[in-house]
Amino acid sequence: MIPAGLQETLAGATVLDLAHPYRTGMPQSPNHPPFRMVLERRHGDMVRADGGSAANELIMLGGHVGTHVDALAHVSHQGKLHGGVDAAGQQSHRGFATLGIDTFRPFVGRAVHLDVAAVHGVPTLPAGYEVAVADLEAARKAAGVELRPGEVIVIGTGWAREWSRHDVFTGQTGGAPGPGLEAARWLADYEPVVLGAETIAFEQIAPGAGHALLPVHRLLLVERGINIMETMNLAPLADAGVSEFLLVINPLPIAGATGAPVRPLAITW
Ligand code: UVW
Repeated sequence: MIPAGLQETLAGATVLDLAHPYRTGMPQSPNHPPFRMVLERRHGDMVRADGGSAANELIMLGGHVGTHVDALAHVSHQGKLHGGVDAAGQQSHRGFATLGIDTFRPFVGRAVHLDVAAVHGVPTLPAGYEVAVADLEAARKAAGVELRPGEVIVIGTGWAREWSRHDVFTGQTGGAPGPGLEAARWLADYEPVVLGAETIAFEQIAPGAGHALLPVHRLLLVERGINIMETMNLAPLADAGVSEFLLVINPLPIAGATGAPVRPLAITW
């Protein structure tokens, strides 16, 4: 049953797409296999008796390319996954027997956008900028929102605006803005189910460091059991000044995978 008034409420809503489109050649971490698509069957390759024809493609990609969700199985520390599970005992060439992205429960609920770039009065934070607790608290106060357990927090750095400058976006030489360990702990203490951001890795990446060390991944995925959503396009939220919204997160349920593409949708009024 659809609750009374819901259809009217949704009719007045705006839906914002927080994903980047998938395109061959898009920016990605060198840690992962790239996205590739080829049109494998073209119109006219096979024409049916009634004149109809169909085109279709072959798609290949790593599970951590483009806008995606990291499963808890993505990172281990000293051989252990979240909950002390022995990583080696769970993995095979078919993926993970536990904590894969197929175990992620699709999320429909409240989310908060902490726009740190707006706090600094800039469209995009500098490469390598470490988002601190004070930044997050200032963004929360500016938005006038509470952070509550079981919800989602996304951190606005403006980095999605660099998407078309591939070398800059990946941050492998210049770095990328993101939370340091202290800020990540502050966020995790609110017990969100997912933390999201615009950069390829939910981390502060110092110039020249690349994706060699990912301490925030260890904290969130291994120690706290909080999924990460990366390479989001938060520009639509920033442009519209949205801080609180209804969010839908539904990554592809690829059995045993350590991550999967997602098209997060923000619903605002
Ligand atoms: C990177 O690509 C470094 O991020 P993740 O592996 O977390 O998806």
